[in-house]
Amino acid sequence: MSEISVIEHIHSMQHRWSPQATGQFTSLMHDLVLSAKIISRSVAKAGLVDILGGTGDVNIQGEAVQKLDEFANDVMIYRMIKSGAICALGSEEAEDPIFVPKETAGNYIIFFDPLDGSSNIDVNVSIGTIFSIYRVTEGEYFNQDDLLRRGSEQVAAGYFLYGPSTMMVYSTGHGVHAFTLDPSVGEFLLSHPDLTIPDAGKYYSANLGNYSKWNDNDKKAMDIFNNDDNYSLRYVGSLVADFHRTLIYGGLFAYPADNKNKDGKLRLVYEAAPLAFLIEQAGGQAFDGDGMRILDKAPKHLHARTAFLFGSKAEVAKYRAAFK
Ligand code: P6P
Repeated sequence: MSEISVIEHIHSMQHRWSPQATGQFTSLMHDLVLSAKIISRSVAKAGLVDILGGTGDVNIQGEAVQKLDEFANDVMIYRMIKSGAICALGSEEAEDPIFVPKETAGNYIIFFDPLDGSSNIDVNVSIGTIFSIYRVTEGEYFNQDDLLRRGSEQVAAGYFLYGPSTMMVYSTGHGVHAFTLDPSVGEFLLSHPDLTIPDAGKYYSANLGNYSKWNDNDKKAMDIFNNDDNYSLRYVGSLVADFHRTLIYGGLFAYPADNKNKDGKLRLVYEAAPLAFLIEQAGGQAFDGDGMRILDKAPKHLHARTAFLFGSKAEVAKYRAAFK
């Protein structure tokens, strides 16, 4: 297979689907890829330098901030603003969005979780960066309606997975494409073109430690899988890792709401919407706990949480049948 870098791939997709593109999107993706290379380098060395452990601070989510979280967040904010392609950004690690002055702003808005799965940092389990990109709705600059958008309005979404290899998976609405970082040349090279999720799988993924806190329908739905020997349970507790396995092998992931997290734990804007965009592009489905399509949900606020169910059509249908 000829070696195609992610920037070459983005250029080819733009040439094919958005010939009128101004190059801003490519600039944004270039700086996003550079951010991930910088984060990947630090994640790989995390055990070697005094970057482990928390800063003692607490983020908007009430979670202890890990030094690597803070570093990843700083890199993403700096590079996104430097790209000249955005007019506003939101980070899962920051309470408020950041707006770029009009004279140096671009036409895009990006939301990102700079380092999701941070509770796994100190035990060397795969973690990831999730991103979600929208275009401004009117004219060339941000307005109030631009922030709380339905996931169906995303122009691109994806993630970086810092695992045994560092991977990038993204979609601009024309299929899902995955790249693997070749450290010897410092490039993400196309390794999985046109990824699609199997129509059915043999893995299901959930934190069964929360089972007693779920509502009866979610318990009934999960018992379909708990009691079926054809399914194996896999749960990393790092969303990007659990998502990537589900995308490649098929099956189901569910993080239901519970009597502690009544709206669910996972974030709609920073986690569920970008991953739902990808799973639908790959031929799968993604819903919330009320059977609403994730991409149809308009967030009430930037840090809104949601129950999150996604995966192969067969397993999602099995799970949702318990709610009928
Ligand atoms: P629990 C990690 O903190 C995270 O936000 C996601 O990456 C992951 O899917 C989820 O929380 C794990 O939550 O309650 O199972 O530890």
